Amino acid sequence: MKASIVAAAALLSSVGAAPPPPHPPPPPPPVLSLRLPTPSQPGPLASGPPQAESQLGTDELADVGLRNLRLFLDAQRVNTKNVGPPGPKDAKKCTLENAAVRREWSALSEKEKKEYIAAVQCLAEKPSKTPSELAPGAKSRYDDFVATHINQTLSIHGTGNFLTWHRYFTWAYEQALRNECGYKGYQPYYNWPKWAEDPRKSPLFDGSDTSISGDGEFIAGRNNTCIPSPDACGISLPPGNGGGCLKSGPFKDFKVNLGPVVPVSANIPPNPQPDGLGYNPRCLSRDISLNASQGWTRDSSVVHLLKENPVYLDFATNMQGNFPEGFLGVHTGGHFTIGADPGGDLFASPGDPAFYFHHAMIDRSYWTWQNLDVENRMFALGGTLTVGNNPPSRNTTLDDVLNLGFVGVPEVQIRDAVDTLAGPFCYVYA
Ligand SMILES: *[C@@H]1O[C@H](CO)[C@@H](O)[C@H](O)[C@H]1NC(C)=O
Ligand SMILES: *[C@@H]1O[C@H](CO)[C@@H](O)[C@H](O)[C@H]1NC(C)=O
Ligand SMILES: *[C@@H]1O[C@H](CO)[C@@H](O)[C@H](O)[C@H]1NC(C)=O
Ligand SMILES: *[C@@H]1O[C@H](CO)[C@@H](O)[C@H](O)[C@H]1NC(C)=O
Ligand SMILES: [Cu+2]
Repeated sequence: MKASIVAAAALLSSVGAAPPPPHPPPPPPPVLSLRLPTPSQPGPLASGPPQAESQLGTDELADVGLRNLRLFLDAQRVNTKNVGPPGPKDAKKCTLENAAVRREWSALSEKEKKEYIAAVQCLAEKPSKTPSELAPGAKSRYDDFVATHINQTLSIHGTGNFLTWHRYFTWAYEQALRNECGYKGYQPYYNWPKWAEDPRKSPLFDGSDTSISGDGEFIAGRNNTCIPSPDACGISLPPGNGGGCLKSGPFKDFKVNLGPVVPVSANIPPNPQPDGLGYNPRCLSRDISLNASQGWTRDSSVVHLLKENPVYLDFATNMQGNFPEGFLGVHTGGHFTIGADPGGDLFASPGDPAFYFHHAMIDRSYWTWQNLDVENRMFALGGTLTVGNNPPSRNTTLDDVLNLGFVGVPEVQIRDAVDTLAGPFCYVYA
């Protein structure tokens, strides 16, 4: 485990980073044209009425992608028309018409928000399925997800399975909320660019009883966080507005049981086990960072990611960041928008329910990127089995499996997790 922690430290900083030497800020993202990209198959819808001025480029690309996907599926349907009459199997087939729609938190009604929150709290009350000798800190069904993520952290980040693994993980969580806690909706996402100027003003983090709680208590006198590490301060994030236990809202008394493994806040009690799987009950803390949200998750950053990375490996790598070059990326930027404990801990971050909103947005970005060129990107893959290919390992393949441990869903191959309308899935994003 020592080696793992060293490897993790290379990904993220640890506590007590000294104030960094001045570092030049990253170049501003290039100014992007607001014109629609050319869809891979231009159709009548592609030249619709002009969009409202205020629409985010990120959402416009998601819409273009969905239209592309529709055209692609229509073309497929035409091509397979003479195969035979529709059989009983086709009745259950997932289509755009019967697919679940994952929505932004702000689009849910007050009642729907409260039902979601209640389901998460229910999951945290249900007994865990993880054997206690494997993870004594996994006390609840909610913790089964955290324990699985901690256990596999070094083979699911900076690797070829990053996007599909987290897609499957987020889906399994949504299914647990539905099947084990009676939730009727789907996993909402948090649209980073919509709230990048101040996430505390978003309905997700405003601290009200229809939010998932907001910021933590403000703790003064904290150091900057260096990423990837204090010795290699590629990115220096100043402390945010919180840092301590949540101040209000439904998750104020939520317990974090697992981790930390690589904490970014000082004064977090260490886990009794070096692997972070021991029992370490403590409050949920956050440190909402405008520096992270404004610097890395604005509309221009997301649009740039989606439009300028046609190669899978570039897309996945730029999404996750290039720390030595001072590029945090939307994935890490989004994690540090939430920050603190466990939000800023690469291993234990699913211990904050905000994780699933962030990762639904990661997944929506992947889905959008795929839909912008369905034919070439649906099965696209890149990356290897090891974090940043260090140490060198073979390329990830579509035959490799995604295993979610005691989360308790079947293993699937990556090839069955690339299409949100196939394999175990049947959903799209609004
Ligand atoms: C900040 O960094 C300094 C220098 O490394 C260290 O002595 C101090 O303990 C740190 N403070 C906190 C709150 O982590
Ligand atoms: C961690 O992973 C190992 C190997 O993949 C597995 O045998 C073990 O059951 C996992 N532990 C937990 C707590 O999921
Ligand atoms: C974030 O903080 C760094 C210093 O740590 C600064 O250089 C950068 O300009 C800040 N970015 C934003 C968007 O505030
Ligand atoms: C691994 O993938 C890279 C591109 O991502 C490719 O250039 C290389 O040839 C692949 N290696 C093998 C052994 O297939
Ligand atoms: Cu992760």
